[in-house]
Amino acid sequence: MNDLTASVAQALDAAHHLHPFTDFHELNEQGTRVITRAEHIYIEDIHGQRFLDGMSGLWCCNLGYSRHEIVDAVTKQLNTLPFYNNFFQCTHPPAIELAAQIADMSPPHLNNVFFTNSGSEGNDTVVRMVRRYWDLKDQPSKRMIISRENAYHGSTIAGASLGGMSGVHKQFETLPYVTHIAQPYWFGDNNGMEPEEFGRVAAQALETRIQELGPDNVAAFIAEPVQGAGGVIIPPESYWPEIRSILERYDILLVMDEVICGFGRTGEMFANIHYGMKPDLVTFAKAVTNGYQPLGGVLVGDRVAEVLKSRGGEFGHGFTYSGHPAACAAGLATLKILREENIVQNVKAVTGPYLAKRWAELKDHPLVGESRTLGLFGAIELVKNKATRERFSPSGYAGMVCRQASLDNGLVMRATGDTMIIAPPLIISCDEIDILVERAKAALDDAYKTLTAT
Ligand code: PXG
Repeated sequence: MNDLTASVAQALDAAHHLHPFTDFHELNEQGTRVITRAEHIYIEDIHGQRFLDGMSGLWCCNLGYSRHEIVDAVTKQLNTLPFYNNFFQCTHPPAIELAAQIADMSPPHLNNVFFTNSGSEGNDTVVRMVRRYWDLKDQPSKRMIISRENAYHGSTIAGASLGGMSGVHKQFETLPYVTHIAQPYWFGDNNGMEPEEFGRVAAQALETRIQELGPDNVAAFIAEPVQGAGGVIIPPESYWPEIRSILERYDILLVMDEVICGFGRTGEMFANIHYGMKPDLVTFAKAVTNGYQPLGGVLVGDRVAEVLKSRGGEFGHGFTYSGHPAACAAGLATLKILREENIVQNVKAVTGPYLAKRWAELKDHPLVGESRTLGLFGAIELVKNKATRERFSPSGYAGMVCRQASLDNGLVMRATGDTMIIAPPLIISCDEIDILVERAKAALDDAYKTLTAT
């Protein structure tokens, strides 16, 4: 395949390959970018052009692209036991060990793991577990799940219903027992409030919705600790503590979707630790295998696990590849590197603070209305007028221009509307953060020229 010329590859792709979250017609007019190889924190396309990957693949290759330990572990597993299932009273060493290790590295009340192949399937599993829990507790009226606008929880019917992307909801019938409240997006929605006050007000929307629905009808609240795909929305520090006390007051389960945040992105192994939360269920995926194998799952807190285990009856849910041995082997090798190389501690003590310092410089650029980071998450808000925060029109145009300028400067930086986001591999060094920030600055300069030329 690597021997194909770019034009043949693009023509074949256009003829046969339907891409995720893509306007097929538009893509085929523009042509695709064919990525052929990757190394460390760089990807390379079919023309040999190299890009610093500021998005870790798709928020997953946190250890970069050259971890041969993971490849070797997968190869060894495929040569030993390439597949067996975990149904019918069977299990196998990689699934046993990975479940135990994930439980061991998570907060003390999270001791059980249900494996899936993806974050979407993880959130489907959450929906099933939440319902089963309240049924077994003889509180079957607790059925509603509260989520948030602009959340991303995946693309299965349950995942996309839980997600709060209005454009997506228009394309199918969402689950009737999911409802959404506003997101804690201070830059976009603050109405003149300071972050602390805004965070509390945003959290109180949860209490209002619980009261509208009646607490006896509410099963769970699901949220990403930091919204990733929605635009790296880092809530004010007041938000999560307020959410915690509301949920405790009304006896409602907390599901934290850590598909992006988990395994070190925020500088803690899980973001619920950073925010001092005690979730009942935690969805994970992506970085658990460094993206080298598809694997996701749900970490189940003792409160839920004890009910599911002790009250009996089959939990009628699971996938052929739940706990696939090769994927679990990739997970074990990934966690070993995280531990042995102190990756997460380094994000917290060294690279996270360094990114915070360098990324804050972008705030001085005439296009930037806000810059923010947490751990190795970063975002900037593109504006036409810094003082009034007026955006360029049409909405999303400035983001597209800046995204292209970024690629032209050798950096993969994502645009979510007019918010530019990065989530570089956790192994990035301070010198490499300098390169990333210099390329982001060059992209902003180029975008500024384009946006102000007319
Ligand atoms: N939850 C969260 C928080 C996610 O970010 C999923 C669930 C679903 O995981 P799977 O493995 O089923 O894709 C995700 C996935 C983007 C983008 O544009 C983000 C994701 C997927 C695709 C695109 O940032 N996140």
